[in-house]
Amino acid sequence: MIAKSHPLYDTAARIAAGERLDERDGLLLAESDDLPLVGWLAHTVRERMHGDKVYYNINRHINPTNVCYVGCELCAYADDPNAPGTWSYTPEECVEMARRDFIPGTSEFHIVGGLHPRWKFPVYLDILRALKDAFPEVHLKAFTMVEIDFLAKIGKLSVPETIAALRDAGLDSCPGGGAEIFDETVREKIASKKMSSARWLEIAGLVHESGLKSNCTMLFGHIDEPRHWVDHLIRLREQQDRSGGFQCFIPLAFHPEGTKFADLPGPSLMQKLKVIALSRLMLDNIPHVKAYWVMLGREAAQLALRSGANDLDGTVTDERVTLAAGGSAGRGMGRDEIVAYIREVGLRPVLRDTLYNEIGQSA
Ligand code: V47
Repeated sequence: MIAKSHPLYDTAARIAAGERLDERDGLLLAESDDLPLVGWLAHTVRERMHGDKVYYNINRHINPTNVCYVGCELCAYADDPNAPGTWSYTPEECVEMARRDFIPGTSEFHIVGGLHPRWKFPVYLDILRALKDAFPEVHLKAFTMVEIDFLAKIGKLSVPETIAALRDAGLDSCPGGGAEIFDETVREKIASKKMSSARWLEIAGLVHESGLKSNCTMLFGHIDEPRHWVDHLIRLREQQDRSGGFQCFIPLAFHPEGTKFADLPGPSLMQKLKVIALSRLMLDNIPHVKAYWVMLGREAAQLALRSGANDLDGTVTDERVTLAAGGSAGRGMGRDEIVAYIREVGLRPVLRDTLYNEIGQSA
């Protein structure tokens, strides 16, 4: 029972009735200091949608290059192809890497990288083709909306033509990166040269129109405030009302090391769990919320599973975006480890593929 005098009393009643929350509800939740209540409310919604299931997959990240001419303030990737520590793999090297530590049962390659100043469009097509030829059974979740926009420009094609060419080469769906935070004043400071928020959403709409699914993200825990989270989630919810292809929302916890914001501490545990819960409560039309353990950290991600999240991402072999910014998850998690980790919080591990088809219960 929630006391009538509690600031979240009316919002909690709307959640219990399954009603859509508005901006005011979002702000009350985002600014509430009653995290246990906010987390529990989100957990009731995730139980209504997914029972006690926690989805995970066996996946590998492939970052063909960490050279990126954009130079976003939030990112620790390099903008100079000759800088120490940069890499730019050929399609054959991508295949070789994927083969080297291939885990049986791998169902997804998550492929993202920088916007390389010298690579031409066919390089990206060749990477997809080479991986698809070598691993026909593995789903290729590749290229964010930012990359698709860039590929259309360098390929001198429209966005729908670009998506069609990528699909022909083996693209199966798109990851959700590059959304950062939609509020224009904050975006200007953390990703001043990146595509606009409106363009990110527009390209997501075109991806969905083409019949492909995609994910969506929000980068939090830098110079953002709770009101920016609410604004971001509502813009995603509106896009989903229009185009319907987002499968999963992934809140990305900011890692400051090596970025222009290296002096910031990164998000607190309270912020991490609040954002997970808030997203489950606001995004009534996006089926899954992912506790991306690589960025949240293992402890926070485990708690997030009881605060609204129903997905963990996966084994995540060879993650490099967070690694570059001070994260320690590059070595991934084993399947048995994931299963035990989910069971420890009293939930049920369910192995899935990228499109959320269930493959099995546990290891
Ligand atoms: O696009 C960049 C973000 C994203 C930092 O779709 C940073 O299933 C934290 O989008 N600290 C890449 N974040 C990761 C991503 C993702 C991850 C897992 C699953 C899925 C999915 C998508 O990471 C980038 C950017 O938004 N990022 N730098 C940083 N310093």
